[in-house]
Amino acid sequence: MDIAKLEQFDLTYLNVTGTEDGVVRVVLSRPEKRNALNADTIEELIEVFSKLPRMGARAVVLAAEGDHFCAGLDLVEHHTEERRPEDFMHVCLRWHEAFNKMEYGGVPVIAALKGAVVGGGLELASSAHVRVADQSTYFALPEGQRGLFTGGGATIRVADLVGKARMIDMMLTGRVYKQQEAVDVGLCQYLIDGDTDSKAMELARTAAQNPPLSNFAICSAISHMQNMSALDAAYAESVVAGIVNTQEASRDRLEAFANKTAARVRPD
Ligand code: 1HE
Repeated sequence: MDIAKLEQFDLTYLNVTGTEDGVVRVVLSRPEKRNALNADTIEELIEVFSKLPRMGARAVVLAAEGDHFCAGLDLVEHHTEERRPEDFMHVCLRWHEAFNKMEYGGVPVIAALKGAVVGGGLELASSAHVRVADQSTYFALPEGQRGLFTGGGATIRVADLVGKARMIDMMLTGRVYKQQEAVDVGLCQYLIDGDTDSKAMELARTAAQNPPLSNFAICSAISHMQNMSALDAAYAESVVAGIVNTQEASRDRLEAFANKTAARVRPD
């Protein structure tokens, strides 16, 4: 990808940088407010995640400045705006636009988590394809305590990750999940001792080595198929596999396997 093109973004709350191997870093840059999501940050996420796939990004690391990944909805903005129901419905639609661009965009998004991943912050994290947590990371849905309800897709994505019963418990009681328990219930796939940013970069670089068409299918088709009936999903899977599994980029890889020069799949 052409890294210089990233300069076209005019951003206040995000910092976007690229690397030579096509991995783009999207960093939440409002640490003084614990990266709370105001309406402008959501617009910036829409802009960035709408364009990155077409700019040739091979993978994205979604990280954050400061000690906390994201404190969720900007509660102060929400309070001072005195929104009417229809105003907040439109706010939510913009959140969905942003998070759908991430989940269905076809480019792997790896979230490097730390500290609070709460409320809308968990909705953001659950739109990534892979979540890496460290020992400081904790997950919660404090909406119940705030007199609110989730509006950024948690009823779909968080329920998908942890199941309906756990999500309801999190919202009713403010239950916090962290460390191994967070992995066990499905909130994150990796728990590391060091810095989640470097682990997320390592995973992004690994994913970026796959052919883009394969990653496109992995990072959009699976989500779409989950929305379909089993019969329709099986049909769509065969169509996607027809295209992906006959792509030019897979020929060399299959040739290498056939002539025994390709790496074998080993447990370590
Ligand atoms: C904020 C926000 C925010 C911090 N909106 N400004 N989310 C929550 O219920 C979580 C709310 N936040 C917290 O519980 C804590 O801030 C943290 C545990 C994340 C961090 O604690 P701490 O002690 O490091 O920071 P702090 O002193 O609480 O906050 C520092 C500043 O960030 C302070 O601003 P300041 O101008 O007084 O310095 C806070 O006001 C600001 N800040 N979090 C606005 N969330 C689509 S619907 C989704 C619904 C939800 O997301 S509900 C969950 C909301």
